[in-house]
Amino acid sequence: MAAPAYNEAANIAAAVTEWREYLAGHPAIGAWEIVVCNDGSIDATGEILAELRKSCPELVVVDFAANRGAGAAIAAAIAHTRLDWVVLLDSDGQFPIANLDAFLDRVRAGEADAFSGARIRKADGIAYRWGSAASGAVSNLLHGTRYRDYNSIFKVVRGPLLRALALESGGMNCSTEITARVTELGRTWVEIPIEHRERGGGARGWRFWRGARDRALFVGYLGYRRWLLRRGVLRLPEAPREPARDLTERSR
Ligand SMILES: Nc1nc2c(ncn2[C@@H]2O[C@H](COP(=O)(O)OP(=O)(O)O)[C@@H](O)[C@H]2O)c(=O)[nH]1
Ligand SMILES: [Mg+2]
Repeated sequence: MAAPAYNEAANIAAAVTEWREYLAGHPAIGAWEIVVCNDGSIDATGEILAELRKSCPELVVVDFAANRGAGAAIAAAIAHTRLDWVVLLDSDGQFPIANLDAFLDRVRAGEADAFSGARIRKADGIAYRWGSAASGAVSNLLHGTRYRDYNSIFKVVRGPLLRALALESGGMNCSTEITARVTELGRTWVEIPIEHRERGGGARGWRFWRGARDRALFVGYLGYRRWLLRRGVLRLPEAPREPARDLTERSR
């Protein structure tokens, strides 16, 4: 499990507690770990995480000395995961961990290497929903896909595959980037409907117009990248091939 956290003092204790109770209590889940990257928070997020660690050795905290953005934070959290499957989500309480119920059987059945949670009813304002829908539509067009929710961070991905992605996005485009990079490698996401809630507390840390501009620039980059890949100016990295293994088994 990997999550970024920036100034989430209002939510982080409830989120980590919800996750650990779910993971520890679920009969179908064996070994688990929770990796949170504290992205240079200037509130009490770091202290709360340090306190939670005392009673939860499965919690791994990656600390950034200064804020580097959600993309850097999620990449660092992913790099510190060790298990065969990784669940991605935010630490603001918008993604109930019980969403995983619908994934587990399909993960265990080996249906795919990558599963993505589609937010059927997004608990965000209309402008955010519209921005996400527009960029999702363009991303789908670029990649010849028809995903319902291109920009969802709630994902369940094979660890070696996820850890092999060279992620570059700095700001809030990391979920779009992960969807696109796995697609580039020829893998298909299995989308599963999920519930999306209001933020527990605190506020979204990015401004709408700046976010919209960065999102448009990023999708433009995805299109350019796609074009360069087709022409062989860029080449794809090797996708890891690994034998199907159980959800509960450690990778080393
Ligand atoms: N806004 C923001 N969120 C960050 C940053 N670094 C990590 N995050 C985390 O990224 C996740 C998504 O952020 P949020 O502001 O809720 O954006 P949303 O995707 O629009 O809901 C949360 O778990 C944040 O704590 C950052 O620099 N800015
Ligand atoms: Mg959020």
